[in-house]
Amino acid sequence: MIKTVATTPYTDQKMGTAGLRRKSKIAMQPNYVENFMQSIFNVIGDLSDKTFLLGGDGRFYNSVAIQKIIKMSAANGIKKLVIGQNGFISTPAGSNIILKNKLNGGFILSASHNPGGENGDFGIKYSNETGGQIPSSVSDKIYQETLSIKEYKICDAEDVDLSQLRTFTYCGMEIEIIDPVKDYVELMQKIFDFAAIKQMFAKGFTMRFDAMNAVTGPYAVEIFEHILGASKGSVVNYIPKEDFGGLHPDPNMVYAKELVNFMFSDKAADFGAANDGDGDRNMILGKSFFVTPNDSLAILTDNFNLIPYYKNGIYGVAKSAATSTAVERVAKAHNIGYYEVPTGWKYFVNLMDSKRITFCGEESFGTGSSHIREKDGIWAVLFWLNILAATGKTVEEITTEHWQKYGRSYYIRFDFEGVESAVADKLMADLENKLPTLNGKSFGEFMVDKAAPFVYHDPVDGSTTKNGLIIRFTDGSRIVYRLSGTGSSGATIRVYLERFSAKDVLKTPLDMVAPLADIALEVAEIPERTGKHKADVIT
Ligand code: G16
Repeated sequence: MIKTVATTPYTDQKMGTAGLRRKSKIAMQPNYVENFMQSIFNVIGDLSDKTFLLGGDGRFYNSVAIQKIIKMSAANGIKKLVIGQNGFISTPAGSNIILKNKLNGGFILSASHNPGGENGDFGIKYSNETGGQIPSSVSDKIYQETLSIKEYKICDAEDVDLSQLRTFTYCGMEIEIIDPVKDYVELMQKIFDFAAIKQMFAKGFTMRFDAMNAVTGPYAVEIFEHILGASKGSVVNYIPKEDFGGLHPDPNMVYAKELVNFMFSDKAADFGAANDGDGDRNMILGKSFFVTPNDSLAILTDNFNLIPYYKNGIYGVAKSAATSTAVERVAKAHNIGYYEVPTGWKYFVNLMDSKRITFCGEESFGTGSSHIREKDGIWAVLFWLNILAATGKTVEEITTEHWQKYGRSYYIRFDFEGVESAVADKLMADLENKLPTLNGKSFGEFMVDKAAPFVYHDPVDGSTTKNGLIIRFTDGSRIVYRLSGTGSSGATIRVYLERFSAKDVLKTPLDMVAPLADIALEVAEIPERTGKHKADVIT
């Protein structure tokens, strides 16, 4: 039943920040998924003793791709696949399954927060035995393999029915179909004080969780409504849909509009939250109040001792370079390790495995801990609920008190989308060359302290990664530039603006960073080079 099929390479199968992401129509080309998967299998080598997890966020084309991957796994001699029922599993739940069952890795079919559907995006995230996504050294090898692939192996058999929980043999390979929700719920119950949160709901506390028609719906209904007793209807958009119901499943102030409008209305719940397509990103809201992911990471870290799982102490904390420095001040206050890494959750994995850090987070709505090796949307929501239950305070009170104690990093990200790749690459290269000339230069009240590329030396594997350009000012303000690595076409230039204030903590962020925005556009010549005088998305 095993066929070897001749194929020719595609030249665009290089993974980005988190796996391979392409327009669905690109991924649907003949042998596109097959080439990519066979290249991964070839790089791994002997598969006969390997067990992998397989699942996804339910987006368009997943149901086709998952059957291809099952048939190819069998043909390539993989020992066993553990598959989420109906092909579903969230990215964090998948990481938990890999770690808990000591699997050799896994494949999550998701383009994360990118829109789905025939005109949306498709993607594949590949994790190894750490439960986190593979390092760049491995993805580089896979890319090289995709450039010379000549054939792939596939089992010529019927599609597999993924609807029933069962274990069986298919084409000589063992398959176990698992409940994607159960183990994840058990893990969350081990970490948080469910009794205290339940009591808070019983006293009338209200929440709205927007699953954005994506994978976390079933997890959220089970945890928030069934177990913790949030009133029925607290979880909205909870049925995963192939096109996410037309929503852009990116939990931020722009794309989670329905939730934001509700939370800023007079009907607002006490607490609001949203997750993205594959359940690793989160957004946190109070009544008419938004908590930036930067502040959220700092606040969670500062309150670790309210959470049963962490109350005996934590290792350090890490953030991506583009993320604000809010958490650095918390790390100093608690005298714990502090690390800055390139953008991409995979860079946290070595730090977690070597017990250097417990918590980590990114400005791109990702927060997590070493309970798994991916960022975790529902974990962040539960962490906030646990803090609210333990303190009896509101989201706004917790956050403003935090600013009063530590000062505030006002933070805004500008995205310039749909820029021609060549234009964006040249802009970044020219800006990098210009950086040394900026040192010591003044722009109004801001004087450049240091302008340099961000270079990371991994303390565990010794690898070096360069990602992003940073202009640091003498007052602690920063401008960070980088190109997005999660898009499926063209380039997105991200400009991250941060301004610190020790005392003045209740100003409007956009007003506070406005002078930095002017400097950022001028220095990089963004209007002249892209024709864009303002950002397409401001978050
Ligand atoms: C992925 C990575 C994140 C990273 C984000 C940045 O998120 O897992 O660690 O912060 O990309 O994206 P970009 O390169 O576009 O700035 P996700 O949620 O898309 O998997």
